[in-house]
Amino acid sequence: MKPEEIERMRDEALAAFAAAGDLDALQEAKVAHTGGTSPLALANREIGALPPQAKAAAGKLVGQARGAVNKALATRQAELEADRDARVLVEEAVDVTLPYDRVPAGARHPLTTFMERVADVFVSMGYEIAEGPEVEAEWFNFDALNFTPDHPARQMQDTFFVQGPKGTEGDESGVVLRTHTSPVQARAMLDREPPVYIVCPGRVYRTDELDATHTPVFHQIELLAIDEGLTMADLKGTLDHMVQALFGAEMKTRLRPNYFPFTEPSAEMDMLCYVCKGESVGNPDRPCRTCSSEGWIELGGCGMVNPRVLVACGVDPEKYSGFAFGFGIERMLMFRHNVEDMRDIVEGDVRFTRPFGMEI
Ligand code: FA5
Repeated sequence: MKPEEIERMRDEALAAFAAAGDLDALQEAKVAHTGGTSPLALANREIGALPPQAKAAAGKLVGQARGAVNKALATRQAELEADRDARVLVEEAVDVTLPYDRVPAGARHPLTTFMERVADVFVSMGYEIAEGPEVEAEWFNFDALNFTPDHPARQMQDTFFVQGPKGTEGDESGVVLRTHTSPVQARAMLDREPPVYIVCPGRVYRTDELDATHTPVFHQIELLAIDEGLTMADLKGTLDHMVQALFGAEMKTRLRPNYFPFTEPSAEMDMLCYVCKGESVGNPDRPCRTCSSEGWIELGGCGMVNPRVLVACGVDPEKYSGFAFGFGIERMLMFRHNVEDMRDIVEGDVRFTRPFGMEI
C-alpha cells in the first residue's frame, strides 16, 4: 500500500467535494468517496491482509486520509446547507407591501346561525339534534302524524308532491317535499327507545307564493320530548326557557287552543313582544310596530303528542307521554331583527346579510 496512492485517493475525494455545487452533487461525491466500495474503504479493508509489521503504518496512513476526507465532507456540507438556507430565505420572501386580495370574506347566513343558536339552547338542556330527509314519504309527513287520507288538515299544508299523491298511481304512499319538520318526530320515535329528547332544525316546502310573510321554501325547528310523566307544564316550562335564552330573562310565552292532528291537546304558542313587553297594549301613546300593539308575537304550534301518533310509532301511550312544538325560523328572525319583508331573507342579497356580521 503506497502512501502516494492513498494521498491520491484523499486528494480526489477532496477535489470532488470542492467541485460539488449543491447538496445532491455532494451526496453523490460522498457515496463515491466514503461509501463501502470507495477506494479508501477498500484500502482500509486490505489492511487486515497485510503482514503484522506493515499494519500499523498502513492503518495510520489510511486513517489519516479518511479523517481528512470526512472533515472536508462535513465542512462542504455545512457550506452548501448555509447557501441553500440563504437562497430559500430570498426565494420565499413575502412582499408585505403588495396590495391584498380585495374580495370580501364571506359570512354565514343569519338563518343558519340563528337556527344553530336555537338548537344550541336545547342541546345545552340535553336534547339531541335529529335530522330527516327533505324528500319525504307521504306516510311520515302525514299518515304517521294522524292525518287520515281525507283529513281536511292535509289541506292545511299545501304540498309539493314528488310522486303521488297517495292512491293516485296505486302507490302505498306518495313522496312529498316535507311540509314541516314534524315527520322527524315519527322517525325519531321509530329509531330510538324512549326516553326521546330531540331537536330538529331543517328546511321545509309548501306551495305558498313568495310574499312579505311567506316563502315556498322556509325553515322550521321541531322539538320532541317523550318520557314517563311529561305534561303540558313541562311543555310550557321548556318554551319559557327557550324564549328567555333567546330574548332575555323577563320573557314568557302563552298558549292558545288550536288544532293539529298529531298533538292533543294542541296550542298556538305566542311569546311576549320582546320590544314593548306588552306595554303597548291599550296605550296609543306607545304603539309597537313589532307586535302591532298586541303585546304578543305568534311563534308556532305545539301540544302533547297524540296517543295515536305514539302507537303508530311503536311507543306505549300507557307508559309514555310527550310534547312537541315547531315554529318557523324566518318569522322568528323577522321579529328578532325587525325585518319587514321575508323576501329580504331569502333573496340572498349580501346588502341584507352583511350587517349581521361575520358570526360563525
Ligand atoms: C306546523 O308546521 C306544525 N308541524 C307545528 C307543530 C309542531 C305543531 C309540533 C305541534 C307540534 P304550522 O303549519 O302552523 O305548523 O307552521 C309552523 C310555522 O311555520 C308557522 O307558525 C310559521 O312561522 C311558519 N310558516 C308556515 N308557512 C310558512 C311560509 N310559507 N313561509 C314562512 N314561514 C312559514
